[in-house]
Amino acid sequence: MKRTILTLAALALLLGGVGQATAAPMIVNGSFETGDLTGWSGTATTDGFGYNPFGTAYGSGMDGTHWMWLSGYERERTLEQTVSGLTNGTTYAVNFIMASEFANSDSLNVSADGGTPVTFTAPPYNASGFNGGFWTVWVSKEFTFTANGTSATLQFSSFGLNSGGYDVGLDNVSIREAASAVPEPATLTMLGFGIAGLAGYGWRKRKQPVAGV
Ligand SMILES: [Ca+2]
Repeated sequence: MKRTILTLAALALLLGGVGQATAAPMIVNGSFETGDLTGWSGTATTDGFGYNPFGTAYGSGMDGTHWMWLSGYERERTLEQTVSGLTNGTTYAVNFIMASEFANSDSLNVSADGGTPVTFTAPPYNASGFNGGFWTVWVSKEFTFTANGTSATLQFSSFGLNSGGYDVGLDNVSIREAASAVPEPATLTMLGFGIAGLAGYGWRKRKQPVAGV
């Protein structure tokens, strides 16, 4: 019985370790599918220059039916979300897709905790695309940062300075560790063998004659 308890304790430790390693930070409402700014803050609002649930009335290729529309020349808008569950010193990748409204759209600055922003620009619209070609060319982007603590505030900002005056779309924002800390398949396989071995050991122990114990 004592050995069984020890075996169970070892299993609990193993499984607990796996649980910790796979706990991942996440972006709330990263695809804006709530149709509003749930999970986000900043100066972006639901007016015509911050967030507009165009859905698929314009463009195609976005994730789902809602996406963020940050203004171009009209005014600067920011969109922020604080992500928790980070590991200090670990590098994370923030993935998103973006699109241009028209020929000369605004760009997006992306930063973490007020650090130096990285500027992202989407390619121009596709004139022959859906409904006049607005918002039809969605491209994947990646912003990386190293956590300085267990949480970080991510900010997406349009400049409001583009003389062309057209807007930028944002959708499908997610976060993951840039350098994978998720157990690799080989590690999981080895862990599986370990658990199977422990289970088999317990089974063999039970099958042994009780005489002499
Ligand atoms: Ca979406």
